[in-house]
Amino acid sequence: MNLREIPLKPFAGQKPGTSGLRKKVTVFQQPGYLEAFVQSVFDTQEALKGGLLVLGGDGRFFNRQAIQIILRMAAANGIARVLVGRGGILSTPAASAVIRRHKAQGGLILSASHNPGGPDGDFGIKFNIANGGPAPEAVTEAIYLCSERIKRYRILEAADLDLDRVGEQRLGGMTVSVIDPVEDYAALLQTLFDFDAIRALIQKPDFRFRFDAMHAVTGPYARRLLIDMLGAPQSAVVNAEPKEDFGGGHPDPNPVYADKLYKDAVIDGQLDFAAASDGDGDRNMILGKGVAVSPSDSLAVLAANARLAPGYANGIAGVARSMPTSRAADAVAKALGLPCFETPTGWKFFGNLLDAGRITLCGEESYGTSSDHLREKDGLWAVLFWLNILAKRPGETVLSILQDHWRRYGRHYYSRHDYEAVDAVKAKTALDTLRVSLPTLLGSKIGELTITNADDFAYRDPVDGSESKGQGLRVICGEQARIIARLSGTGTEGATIRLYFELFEADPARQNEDVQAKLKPLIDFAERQTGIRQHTGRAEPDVIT
Ligand code: VG1
Ligand code: CO
Repeated sequence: MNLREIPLKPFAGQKPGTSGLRKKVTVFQQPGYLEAFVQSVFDTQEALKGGLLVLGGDGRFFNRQAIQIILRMAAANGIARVLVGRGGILSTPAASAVIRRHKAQGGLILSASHNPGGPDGDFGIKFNIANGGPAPEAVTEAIYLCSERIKRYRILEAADLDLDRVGEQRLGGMTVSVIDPVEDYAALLQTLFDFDAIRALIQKPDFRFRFDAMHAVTGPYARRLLIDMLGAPQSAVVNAEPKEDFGGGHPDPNPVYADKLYKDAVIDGQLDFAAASDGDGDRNMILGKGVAVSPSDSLAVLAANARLAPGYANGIAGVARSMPTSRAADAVAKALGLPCFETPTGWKFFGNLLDAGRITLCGEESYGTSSDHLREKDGLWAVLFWLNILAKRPGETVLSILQDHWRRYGRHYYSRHDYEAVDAVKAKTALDTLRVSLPTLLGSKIGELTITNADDFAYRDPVDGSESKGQGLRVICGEQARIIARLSGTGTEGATIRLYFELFEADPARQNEDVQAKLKPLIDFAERQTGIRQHTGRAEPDVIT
């Protein structure tokens, strides 16, 4: 086997976004493109030399080829051992669990998450550090700088390995261990939840339950946990066969893309509990009969009910949420006397707080929730947590649990409006229009509400002091309301504008109103202040969650 050094010219724009480097598959298929990024990881992450690397992805188109390339590069770059999921599969939370359990020096996760796959779809790659979490900005910046100067990559000339057989193989001086992608993860979740209580709930004949894996990576994980370990009927897990193109779908668990599940549970009331996950298994959508749980509310409910799950029976240390996520979790933290942190969008910002033991639970409005059991958001974890709560609150429903929660803590009405694939210059113009008006907004009114603060969110990490600026425009009306505007950092086409709306309602008599109607004054204000329709030519958002 020959070790080769292949000369390379840097590719522009290999800068990781909110969650890794995401581009069209066709971009990744350019000779040397994947290699340039991976070599930049190996060149900057010294600890990987002679160390252990975890490797796997969500099974999308180009996953298998990418894994074979990365294995040959790892062997040529002196990595001692690689743990790779069978078939090249590892969900994002499972990869985090494997990194932690096996004390790896890092991991490469191949996924573009909720973005569509297939030859014309998206691909992505993300480096996770030894704590199992996404690399912090200092690390991604170093990788990016390296990619801008890279001159060669190293690769071993060798045949493809058989990744469909669990066991050890040699590749040059490196050991490749193909592992069961579910085992470590399932074992970890078993330590956190009351499996006996959940089993009893799921097996009740009148409990109608469905999990939609959206033809993405969670299928095998859901089958093992929900069917094999918890006794759910086969029919309870649907779209469980991972497909390279997600069956042509958009593996994003929200009412728009998981529309069948949403209709059956929320509109037709045919299910008591329904959930879905995304391309790489780190997101979750929770639905009940006649109700969709807002992800921000979900975080708050989990925090308020944490003691019902064995893994959190002693209470939680604190909570954190991304800035655009509603302040529902803050209300719970306040009532429980717990610290509550507000971080920029993206899971990487929770890592330090989790490592320092300052928080136990964290979440984002984008259907992401998780805890200190690993360092990624975790779709099935949230599903099991909700099932655990339902099992321990007999006679209650998802809706009654939510309504009870709102009565106690007040309701934070919440919605996000996405304008997708807008021309990048036009999107920037819309945000800049709001940005320049921010200083003039202080003290002015939105209906009855008074604007108390208007700024561009900047974050100082309370653990290591690192600073992140420009994290989203905020218009705040005290504790009553907020409007947030920011550009997505995960898209691959043009720019996506996200507008977020939050309105607090303490009065239980007004907690069951139509969300969009309730938020209308905030929505109108944001559309006016950004001039979004004139600038982008769009009459309405593409996706409302
Ligand atoms: C989006 C979400 C963010 C999430 C990120 C990765 O980022 O808003 O909350 O952490 O996706 O999720 P952006 O920059 O497009 O708003 V996933 O499931 O892609 O790993
Ligand atoms: Co994801």
